[in-house]
Amino acid sequence: MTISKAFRLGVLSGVLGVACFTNHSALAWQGNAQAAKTLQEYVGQYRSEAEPDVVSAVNVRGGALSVEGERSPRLVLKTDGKDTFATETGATKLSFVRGADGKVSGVTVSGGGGRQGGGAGRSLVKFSDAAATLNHFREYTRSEVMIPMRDGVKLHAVIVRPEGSEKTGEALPFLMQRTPYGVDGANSLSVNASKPELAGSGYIFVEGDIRGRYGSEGQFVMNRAIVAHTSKTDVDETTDTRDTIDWLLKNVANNNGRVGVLGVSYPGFLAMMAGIDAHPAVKAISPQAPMTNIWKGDDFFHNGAFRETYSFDYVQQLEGQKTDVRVDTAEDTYDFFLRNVNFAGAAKAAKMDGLPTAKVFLAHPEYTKFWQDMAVETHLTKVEVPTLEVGGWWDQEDMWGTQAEYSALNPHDSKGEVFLALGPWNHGGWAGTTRHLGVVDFGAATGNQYRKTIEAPFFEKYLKDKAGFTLLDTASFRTGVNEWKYYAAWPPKVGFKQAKLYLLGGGGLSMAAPKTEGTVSYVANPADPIPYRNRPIQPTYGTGSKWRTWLVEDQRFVSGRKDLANFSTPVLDHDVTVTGDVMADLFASTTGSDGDWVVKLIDVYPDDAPAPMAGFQLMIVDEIFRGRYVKSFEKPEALTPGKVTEFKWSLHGADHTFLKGHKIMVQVQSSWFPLYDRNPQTFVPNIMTAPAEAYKAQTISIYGSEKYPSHLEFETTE
Ligand code: PG9
Repeated sequence: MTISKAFRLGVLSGVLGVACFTNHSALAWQGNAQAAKTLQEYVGQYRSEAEPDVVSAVNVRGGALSVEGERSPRLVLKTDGKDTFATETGATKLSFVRGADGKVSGVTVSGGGGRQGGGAGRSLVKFSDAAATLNHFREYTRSEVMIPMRDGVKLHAVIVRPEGSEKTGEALPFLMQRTPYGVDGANSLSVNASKPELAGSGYIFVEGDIRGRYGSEGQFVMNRAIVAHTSKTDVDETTDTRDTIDWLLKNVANNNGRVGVLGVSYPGFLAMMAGIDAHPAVKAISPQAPMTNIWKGDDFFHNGAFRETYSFDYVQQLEGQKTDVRVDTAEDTYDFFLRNVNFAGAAKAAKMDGLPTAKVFLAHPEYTKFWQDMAVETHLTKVEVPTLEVGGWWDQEDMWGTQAEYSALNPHDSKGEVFLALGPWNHGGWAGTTRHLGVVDFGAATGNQYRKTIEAPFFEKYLKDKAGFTLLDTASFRTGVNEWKYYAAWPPKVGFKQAKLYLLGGGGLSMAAPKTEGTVSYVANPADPIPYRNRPIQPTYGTGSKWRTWLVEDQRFVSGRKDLANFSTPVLDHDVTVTGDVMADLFASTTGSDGDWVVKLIDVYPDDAPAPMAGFQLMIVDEIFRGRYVKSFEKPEALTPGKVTEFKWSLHGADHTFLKGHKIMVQVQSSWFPLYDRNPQTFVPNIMTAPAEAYKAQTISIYGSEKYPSHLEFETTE
């Protein structure tokens, strides 16, 4: 996801979704013909039933009606008809609704925008008649700079700082984000809306274009690896970060000499770069969903299986030109990728096969030195600065990085300065209010809770010496019961024991190891691969795409297929908690010489659960493994047809309670298309160029016996 855009725009939500900023002096504007007394009947607090944590307050100030949210600016309203008011620009209209008693009971908002709560005709209910000040926006000023790097290349950055703070008041720390996604939208509104707590406290926000992107000079290199710094002109993201900080400290007035760096995804990777060979002024970093190892578990490959649609779209978005261009098409990408057989065919059809990273995909599908050099976790051999890692349970892009970086840093954390926050979020989802993901309701504004109680206090502590940061190590939002839990380490040990959930030959699941023979078989046909989400499948960020919530789609859309295996417990008569890193340990065979295994752990809701969750099948953890890499990621080998082989891989972290009355389900399948390219199921040297005739249907068997006890492993409560 283009997270820097979310940082600037995506959270300008409030319910109104108003994205235009009226500064406070505009409040003096009087366009309202109605007397203040009449206006009183509109005053109060409003919210939607779907997002009750996002409140809009309507007030009368200086004789004029105004509306504001915690993260949306205060806007003066003028009369636009009976019970209808419009903002100064006319872009947003509020039509108040009256109940049977004639009193104002709600409002319908049309126009505006914003990513959450935007769109036309949003209905809000009035839940309080009291006026409220929700808006604490502080005025910031914006300037642009070009910062020279050690090799003479100049990088573009936008500096947004509290008005007047360069001359008067306390010296302020920097809060920096570096990004490939462009920084032109950074301004007073964006910092106030995206980081209300931090903006209110006062920081010098710096947003920088990385080398070769948008306003910066030099050449862009995708996920630039850290190089040995043997000459003065050897550059990578660690040196660009250091050079940027050196310049900021010397050239930006009234700074307090401290720098915090944060970012989500690619900017999360860049935040981690600020903590490696760190500039002494870096006092805190927060890599959030950082891409860390793009071959093992983040964006481009997972355990060797190629993320075809994602890579195809993302590489064109970033490498086709200096600024982002989204791939979009009306065709179902399932059809497009099937028609083009393999990635080489698809890349050629789109004329993107000459782009640098596409060339690497085609030439290096295995875990070569190229990918190994990019792996960030191998550089995390000491804790240089206090680090807050943040990730979501349903991150559709960089699920691996957060926990991998935490695990690499944690053993070196002698001062207790490495922290982890895990919540019910998709990629970057903690920027919003986040009570919901798709149709799943977590019962509270988990994004707000995280930012107010963890993120803001973390930076306030390390950059301003303020009290209030109480996290000791890990904050984890346990889904199912929907409660925050606090642990001394991740995965937690105290109060937990190891558990195994066995896949049984008859399709059952049991905590007790099987004593009998048993297999479940299905035929997987590459001509009819299993879609990873409901079709039509739009390009990743294309028009109408459901990419951001595909991990929480109801799995019933595939569960009835014959080309997968379902295993289930009976209805649970007690709660079962699954915590920690969930491992799949599968004993399986194929009649082919290669194959993919996808394992999904699913919470099956009771049929009488309230809508929309009745019978819902919610994936809790899931992951793919490409069979050819069972012995080595560097040197793929053919599988022996018919031979039972043990495949063991992580399905990622979870902290979830399967409630009494639900069922636990495990699903095993052999394709997840077109997010993952098809495995031909016949060994070929390079799947990127596999010929059409190599794609063959094969019979897959999953074993659940005493000799071959396929199972999942995790921690459960004692
Ligand atoms: N997931 C995106 C990305 C990061 C790193 C490499 C490739 C893609 C992102 O959202 O920034």
